[in-house]
Amino acid sequence: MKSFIDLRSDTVTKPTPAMRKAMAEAEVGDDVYGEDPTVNALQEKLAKLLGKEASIFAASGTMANQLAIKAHTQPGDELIMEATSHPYNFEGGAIAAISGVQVYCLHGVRGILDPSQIETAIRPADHHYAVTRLVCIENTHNRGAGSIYPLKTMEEIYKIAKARGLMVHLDGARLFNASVATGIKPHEYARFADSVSVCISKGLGCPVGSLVAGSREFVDRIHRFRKMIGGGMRQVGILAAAGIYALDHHVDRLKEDHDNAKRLATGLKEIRGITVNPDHVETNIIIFGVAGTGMTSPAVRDAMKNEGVLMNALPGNEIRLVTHLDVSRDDIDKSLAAFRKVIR
Ligand code: TLP
Repeated sequence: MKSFIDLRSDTVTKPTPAMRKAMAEAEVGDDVYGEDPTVNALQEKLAKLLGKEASIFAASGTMANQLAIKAHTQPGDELIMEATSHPYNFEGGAIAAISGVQVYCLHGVRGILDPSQIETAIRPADHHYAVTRLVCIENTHNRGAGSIYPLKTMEEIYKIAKARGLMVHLDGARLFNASVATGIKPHEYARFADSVSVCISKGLGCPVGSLVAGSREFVDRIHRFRKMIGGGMRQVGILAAAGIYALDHHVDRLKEDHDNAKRLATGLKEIRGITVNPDHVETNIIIFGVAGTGMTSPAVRDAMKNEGVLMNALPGNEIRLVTHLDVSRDDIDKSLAAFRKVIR
């Protein structure tokens, strides 16, 4: 099989030999009975890292977010979130289908909301309106090109939410990227959210898995919903072992991915017709425009595939590139050479 440099997503990483060894050697049990020691160890480890009482394993980031939204709301409630956020745009309409909740969308700057926007979006207590129940934020923000929520902004949003009796859910699929980039510990971010979802199958390099953390009572409620949607799994310690390995070995190295993304963006900026601001590349995602090249984004994607580099074309003649564990600095330079060849 032809080997590609795969910049479509950090979800494409394959488990390393050492991770596979940890998986193969994992002690397992039936997690539906709560008897898988490796799952229990991962759940405790993540809860501790996030300063929460408990956490629970889920099959995917989508499942983790949707379980959290379900556990925080009642049908007919309203939740406030940024218009380009993942749970609203890329989870198959699950907020409506699973929770029966409507979304009040706000437009942020690269995905980041200003706290004053939240304040004005909260509905008054009047029977004409839905009940505003939940605020969801995303750190780092995927469609915001891996942008980082400033801690102070998160704190202000949390204070507003608490003053108005709302819950806050943080989609922290890439929270460890934010943490490595800023030096702010995951638990410091998590302080300003009632629940946090984290993916181990993105930059951390696991084949499968996410977790949701929060209070013990919240996690107990999620347990029931997870069962309802068929997410109760059995000897899942094989997957949890990868998570423990990743938390021990793959967090600090995220800096390499961030450095590679910056290098890639800086190189792209030199190519005529590409619109990108390397200063906006805060973590491992780059989103750039190709309108000025005279090519469409699908045309660039297809031509780059012929050169052995994979990427996702976005609407509006934009392209997304994501750096990760399986992309080296040399791959970045090869990709830049291919871009220079394709875009003349
Ligand atoms: N994002 C995927 C795609 O779905 C777009 C990607 O390639 O980036 N929250 C955030 C912020 C995410 O970026 C993703 C996945 C999820 C949740 C959902 O995770 P999965 O794919 O495990 O359901």
